[in-house]
Amino acid sequence: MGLNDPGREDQAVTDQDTLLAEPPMYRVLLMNDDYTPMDFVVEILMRVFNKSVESATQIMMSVHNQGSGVCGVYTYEIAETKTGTVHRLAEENGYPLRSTMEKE
Ligand code: TYC
Repeated sequence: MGLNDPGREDQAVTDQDTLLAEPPMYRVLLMNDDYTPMDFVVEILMRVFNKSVESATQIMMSVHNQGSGVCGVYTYEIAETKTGTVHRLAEENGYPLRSTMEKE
């Protein structure tokens, strides 16, 4: 079926389009809370999301003031891994910091 199925050109085109399509992307967001220290959030943004200290501080303050904010946009598996890493590090350090992902 699909790419190598003579007489099924429509199907072949569909399969090829699927293969060539960009993967769906997911925003990873951080949520504000009243307990996680600001410097811990900055460290998370630097370690997990590869932000500079300036950019991490800016994102952290934006989350603090707005309630949530985007840390980055990734494919599903990478977004899930980063969200899981945030939760693991927060739990290990006894903080309620939460992260969510949403489809672009
Ligand atoms: N609101 C926290 C405080 O005042 C700081 C904070 C910022 C917490 C961003 C979580 O995602 C967050 N210590």
